[in-house]
Amino acid sequence: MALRIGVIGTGMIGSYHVDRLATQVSGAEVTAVFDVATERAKEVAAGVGARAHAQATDVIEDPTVDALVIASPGDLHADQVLACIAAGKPVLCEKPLATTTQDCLKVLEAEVAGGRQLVQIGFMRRYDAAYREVKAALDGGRIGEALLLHCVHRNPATPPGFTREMALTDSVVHEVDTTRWLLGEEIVAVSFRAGRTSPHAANQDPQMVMFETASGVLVDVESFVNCQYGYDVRCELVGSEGFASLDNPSHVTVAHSAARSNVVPADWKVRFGAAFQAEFQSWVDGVGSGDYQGASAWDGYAATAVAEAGLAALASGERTSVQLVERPSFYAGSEASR
Ligand code: ISE
Repeated sequence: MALRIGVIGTGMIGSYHVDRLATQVSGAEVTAVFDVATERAKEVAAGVGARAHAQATDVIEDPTVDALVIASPGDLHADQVLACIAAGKPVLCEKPLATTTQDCLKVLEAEVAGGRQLVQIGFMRRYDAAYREVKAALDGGRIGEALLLHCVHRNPATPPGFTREMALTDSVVHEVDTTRWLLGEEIVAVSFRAGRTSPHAANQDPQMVMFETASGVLVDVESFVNCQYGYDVRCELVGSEGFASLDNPSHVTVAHSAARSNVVPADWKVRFGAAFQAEFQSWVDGVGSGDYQGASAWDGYAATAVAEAGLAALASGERTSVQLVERPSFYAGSEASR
């Protein structure tokens, strides 16, 4: 029988997930949705033969819903994830798990008390073929010991109201997770620098963020979210015996008029569409047996803790330590522990 999924939030990313779950993920169907924009929710529901509910909690409690996807605004995630745990239903929650570490900890507590993993966080880069190759190069010992990680995170433009703090909590948070996952260790401190700003940016942009990991790997992240020309995400992991460098995957180079060119993805859907597909298929396949391959609630908590330290570093201009509680043994299998 197909896994019956309820989706909370049918905005840009939520409706993208509904479409994928209904048409591209095998063994899944969408049976219920909710969004505060009720007309939009009804439209999305009608497109896949699902029911549009009046409240998020109605979706969670719906007996025709076995598992949930949460794609609502970040500040609603904690309560909605807690309601899923209380209902004993698996949930794939888009990042962030919660906007404060305090709320993340409530989720960890509830999940641990329930005794089984129900929560996965939507850090889709872990499913990207190129990022996996970088990790395999390190884990397979081919590049020696990790020393430095250089990251570039460029988006063409930001939506209205996007602040410089959001570049950290919404965009660089992906580098937080990829750093922890690639290196298998926690980030212990964050620093922030901003210099000259782009004439196309409403707020300070670009910004440079630096992480230090527990073993002393230095990570620099260029966050440039109004770069104009495309969606350009790259990284280079420098090891003691080599490096693994991830450029935009591009399959065709065109040579013409004494020049060679290839394509830069236009947006995150183009760049990470295959990663979302792998993420959702793996989640749907694993939910029944509790075999979760993706980021756990602990990873969601750690990402929010680094983002919090980053916001403090941005405000003070000082190197700021990341404060983490001791990791419950329940989360010992979490990727960052490897
Ligand atoms: C957005 O929320 C995402 O998750 C994208 O992956 C990221 O590249 C973008 O900067 C964020 O705003």
